[in-house]
Amino acid sequence: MLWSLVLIVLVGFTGSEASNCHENSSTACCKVHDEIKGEWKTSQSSDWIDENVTYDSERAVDPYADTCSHTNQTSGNWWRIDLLSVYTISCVCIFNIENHASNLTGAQIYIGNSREENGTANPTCRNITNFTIKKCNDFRFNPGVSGRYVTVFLPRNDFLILCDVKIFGKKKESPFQLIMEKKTWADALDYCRGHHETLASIVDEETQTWAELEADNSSTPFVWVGLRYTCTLGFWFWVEDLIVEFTRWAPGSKIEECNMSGAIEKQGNHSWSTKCADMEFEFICKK
Ligand SMILES: [Ca+2]
Repeated sequence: MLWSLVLIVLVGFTGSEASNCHENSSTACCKVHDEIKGEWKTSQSSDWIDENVTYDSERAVDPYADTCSHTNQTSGNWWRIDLLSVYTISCVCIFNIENHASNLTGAQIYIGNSREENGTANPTCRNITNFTIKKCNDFRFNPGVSGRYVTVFLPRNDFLILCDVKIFGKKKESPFQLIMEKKTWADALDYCRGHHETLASIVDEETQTWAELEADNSSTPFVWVGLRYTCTLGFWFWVEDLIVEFTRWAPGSKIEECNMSGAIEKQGNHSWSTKCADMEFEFICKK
């Protein structure tokens, strides 16, 4: 009895690798109720096409364990999922069927909010050292890792194959809210101060990500945030009295003139632009 308890404790704390969580069981790692489901977008470095079947990135997250995403053969292949929100991710489970190149030993998992270098600019969360075919390989993160993107990267010259990827974690609450009313920057600031806290400050990759998610839903090409230029003192600042350290200016879009405020683009990389404060855009409040 004592030995079986010790065994359970040991199994529970190994922190990896192969378990049967794929088979719908609830393991210490993969609590079914924490599985991230819903809308997401997947992408990968290339799609393998064979006999009119396109082995696209979505096949790694479809309901079928024997359908796989599959890239062409090259070095530096990647697969990425955009969870379309920010989560605290506690576990990633990867299941692969037996195939000519389905052993992921040597691959890396990245989690974070950066899209740079296809997600590999995020901190490395795990080097996959002992991948087991036909088992769910659990990669646990304790404490959980915050991020919108999960990337699997394979440095060696090979195909990248993923048959079933499950991600577990909890959705974080957005600190921001898009207000879909067109206002000048000053009126937007008044509105946020009256109804919420103030206009949103973007101070790091995560707050930039939250602002991007709100801007996606706007109907104006730019949205105001709490970024203001003081021509008296000659610098940009956040209306929450924060200095501007993290920046995401579009090239050539930082203009230092009077009556200018900062807005982020709805499209593209959601870069920042200088806009005349009298223009009317929708805006993002800090809740
Ligand atoms: Ca699949």
